[in-house]
Amino acid sequence: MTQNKNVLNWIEKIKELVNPDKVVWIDGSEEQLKAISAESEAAGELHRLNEELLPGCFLHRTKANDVARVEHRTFICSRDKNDCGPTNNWWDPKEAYATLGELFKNSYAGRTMYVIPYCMGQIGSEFSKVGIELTDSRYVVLNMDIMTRMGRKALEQLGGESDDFVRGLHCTADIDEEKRYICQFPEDNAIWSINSAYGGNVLLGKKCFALRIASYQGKNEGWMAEHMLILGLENPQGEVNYVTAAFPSACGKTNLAMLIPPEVYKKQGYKVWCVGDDISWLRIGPDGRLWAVNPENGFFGVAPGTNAKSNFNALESTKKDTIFTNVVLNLDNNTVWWEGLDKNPPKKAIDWLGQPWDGSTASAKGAHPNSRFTAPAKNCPCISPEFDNPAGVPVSAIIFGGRRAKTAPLVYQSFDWQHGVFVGSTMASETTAAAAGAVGVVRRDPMAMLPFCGYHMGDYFGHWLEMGKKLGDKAPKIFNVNWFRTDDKGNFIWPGFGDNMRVLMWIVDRCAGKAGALETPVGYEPEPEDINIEGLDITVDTVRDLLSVDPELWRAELAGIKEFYAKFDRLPEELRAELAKLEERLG
Ligand code: SAT
Ligand code: MN
Repeated sequence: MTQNKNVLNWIEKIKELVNPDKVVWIDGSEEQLKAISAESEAAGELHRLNEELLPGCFLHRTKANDVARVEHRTFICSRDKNDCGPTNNWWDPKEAYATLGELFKNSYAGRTMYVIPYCMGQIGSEFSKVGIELTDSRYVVLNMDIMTRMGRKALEQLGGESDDFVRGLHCTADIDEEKRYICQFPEDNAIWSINSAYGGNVLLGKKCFALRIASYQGKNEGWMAEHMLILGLENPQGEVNYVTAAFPSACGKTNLAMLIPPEVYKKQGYKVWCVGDDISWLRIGPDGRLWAVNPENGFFGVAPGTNAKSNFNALESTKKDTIFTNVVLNLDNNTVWWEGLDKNPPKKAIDWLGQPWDGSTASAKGAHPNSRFTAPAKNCPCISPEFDNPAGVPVSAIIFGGRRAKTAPLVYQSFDWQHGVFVGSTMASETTAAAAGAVGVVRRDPMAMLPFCGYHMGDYFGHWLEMGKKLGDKAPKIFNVNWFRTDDKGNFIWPGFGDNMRVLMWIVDRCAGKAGALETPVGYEPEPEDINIEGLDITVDTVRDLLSVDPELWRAELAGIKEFYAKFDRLPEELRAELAKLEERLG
C-alpha cells in the first residue's frame, strides 16, 4: 500500500521481533472492515445487536481486569529523567525497550498483525499528523476506524518519503495486568502498549498520540495538544462563538460538548454545535488568534448516565455503526442498556461480565461504571458544520473545570492569561472510574492533563505562558467552572447538563465585552442576577451561594496548591508570583 521505506523498514523490524503469522494492511475500505467485523463476530469478540433498532452496532466485553486506563503502568520514556517531570512515571527508554522487547518477542505467534495507518486531523490538512498502529486486535481495528481517519488515505497524507509518523505497537498478549505497560517514547515518536485491550490503553491515536506524544511535539513546534472539548455557541443573529473546555475524564466533557440549549434560549434561536468532546489541537492562526481542531473522528464516551435528558445528542450518535463496550445486553430485544439510561432495566439480560442479570440486584451494576460507546462523529445531530474544516475554529474562551463538592465557585474568570495559566495549573478534581484506582479522592489535575502530558509539567506550564505572550491581546479569555457543588446532604445544587449553557452565556458575553463582573479574590465573577435562571426552580440566592468564595476553604486550597507546587523543580516564576498574589488577596 506504500513505498515509503521508513514505514516498510520499521514494520520489517517489528515483524522480526513479534513474529506474526500473517500481516494485513488496513486500507479502510468498507468490504475489508465488514469482513473483519464478521470475523470478530464469528470468534465471539463482538456480538451483533438488533439490526433494525441498532443497525451496524456491536457489543464487546473486555476482561474484568482490563476496564480502564492504568496510570501506574503508563510511562514517559524520555532519555533524560528530568524531561519526564515529577508528575509522570519515568522509565529509561533503553530499559523499557529491553523489558517490553522480551514481552513482545514472538507475541504475535499464531496471530495476525494488522497494520493501521491513521491520520489525526483532517486528511489534506497541513496540521494533521499520521500514525501507524500495529495490533493483533480486530477490536482495535474497528474502533480506530470510528475514532480516526484511517486506511489508504492516511498513507497518502504521509507521502512516500516522510519519516514523520508515530510508530505505535500494540499486542493484546495475555491481558496479564502484572505485565501491562503503556510506554510513550516522545523523542522516538513511538508508543508500545502490551497486555491490555481497553480503550485509552490500546487505541493509540487517542491519549497516547493525540495528547502525550502530541503535547511534546506541540511544545517543540509552537502549538498545543490539550484535553479539551470544543463547542460553538450560535446566537439568533447566526454568529458563532467557540469555546474549549478542559475537564478530567468522566467529568462531563461529552455532555457539555453536545448540550441542548434550555427552552429560554432555544425559543430565541440559540444553538450549540459540537466540534469535539475530548481533544483539541490548538495553533495560532494567520490572524493571530488561537484556532482549535479536533483531531479525532468519533466519540469514545462514557455510557452510564447517558440518556435522552442528560445527553440526547450522544444517545442519538450511538444509534448506528457504534461499538458498545462493557454495557448490559438486553436479551428481550437484543439491544443494550446501562445504569442511568432509563428506569427500566431489562429483566432478561447479560451483565458486563457476561453473566445472566435480571436488573433487580441493586448492589451489582449491570454495566461497568467506565463502560463506553465508540460512535462516529458524523452521527451526532449537532455536529458542527466546521467539524471537517482543516483550519479549525477560532477560540474565544478556554474553560477549566473539575468535580469539586465545595471550594470552587460555579464560574469565575481569570484576571488575565498568566493568572489563567495559574488557575489551570492548580485545577483539582475528585477522581472517577475512568482510571483504575480509588474514586472520589481530590487530586490536582493541571489542565486535566495530569495523565496525558508527555513531558515535564513545569515546562508545559512554561509553554502555556509562552503561547500567551505570542497571542498577546488576541488571547482567549480563561475561565473556571464547577458544576458539582453539593449541599449538606450531598445533592448537586446546580442543575447541570443543558442548563450549563446559562453559564456559557455569561462567558461568551464577557468575551464580547457585553457582561459585567464582580472582582473576588479568586477572579472575576458574574453578578448573581447575570446568570439567567428563567425556567429553573432555583433562586438568585442559590446562585449567590454557588458563587460564594469561602476564605477558610480557600486558605486550605492554598495549602494544597503549595504542596503540589513543591513537587516541581522547574516551576515558572510567574506561577509562584500568581500564588503569592492569591495569598495576598485572600488576606
Ligand atoms: O480510556 S480513554 O482514555 O480513552 C477515555 C478517558 O479516560 O478519557
Ligand atoms: Mn478524555
